[in-house]
Amino acid sequence: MEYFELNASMMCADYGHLEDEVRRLDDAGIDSFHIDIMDGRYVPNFAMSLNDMAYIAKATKTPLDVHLMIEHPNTHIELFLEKLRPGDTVYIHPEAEYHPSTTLQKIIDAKMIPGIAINPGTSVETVMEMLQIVKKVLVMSVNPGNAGQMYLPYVSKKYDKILPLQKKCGFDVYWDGACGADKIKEFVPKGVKGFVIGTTLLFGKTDNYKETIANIRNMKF
Ligand code: S6P
Ligand code: MG
Repeated sequence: MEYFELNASMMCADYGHLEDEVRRLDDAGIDSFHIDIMDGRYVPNFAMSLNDMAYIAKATKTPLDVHLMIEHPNTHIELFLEKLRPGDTVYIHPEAEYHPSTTLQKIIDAKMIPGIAINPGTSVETVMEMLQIVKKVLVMSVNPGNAGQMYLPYVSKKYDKILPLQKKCGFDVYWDGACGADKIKEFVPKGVKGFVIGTTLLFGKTDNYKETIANIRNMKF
């Protein structure tokens, strides 16, 4: 079985003990910290801030994947890029930008990994050109804006379309939203490279992240 990544959705973490959360997730072997940035316009919520992101970037050497759910990210992208480290990932939503490939180029020039996030209602066909540019595609299984939502089953058809394009175009596919063990079991063999885990699988259950991550890794496929 291919190695699959587990990315902790930090908007679900305990902010009263953020440094401790980061350390314990690192000790548990998390592959990256997923940072949900929302502007209250592109999505109907506010989540993590630039400062939260910068704090976590200083608290760990583990990669960050920054999911920008903001309108016109090109306007503010430098603010984020200057606080990240080479090798961190930045996802934009193509619908939120007039010229998404210009924004993606800024991410590449800053030596970060460029990614796009695809909403449940966005079809693969509309992002086909960008699939040649990006290294990661974050397929949303819920509408962006909140943790703890229900999985939207019609998204599974999108995987059938996008997974066969991975090798040809040179990107990896990641899962974001309502990710349970059943989804990891089903979609790792199909070729999904990593999963953002939030309230469904990681947070608000037990404090023992080590055990939770070990249980996922020890699942039989
Ligand atoms: C949603 C956001 C996600 C969530 C994550 C939470 O707008 O992009 O990253 O934080 O999906 O996980 P769960 O299991 O609560 O849906
Ligand atoms: Mg996200």
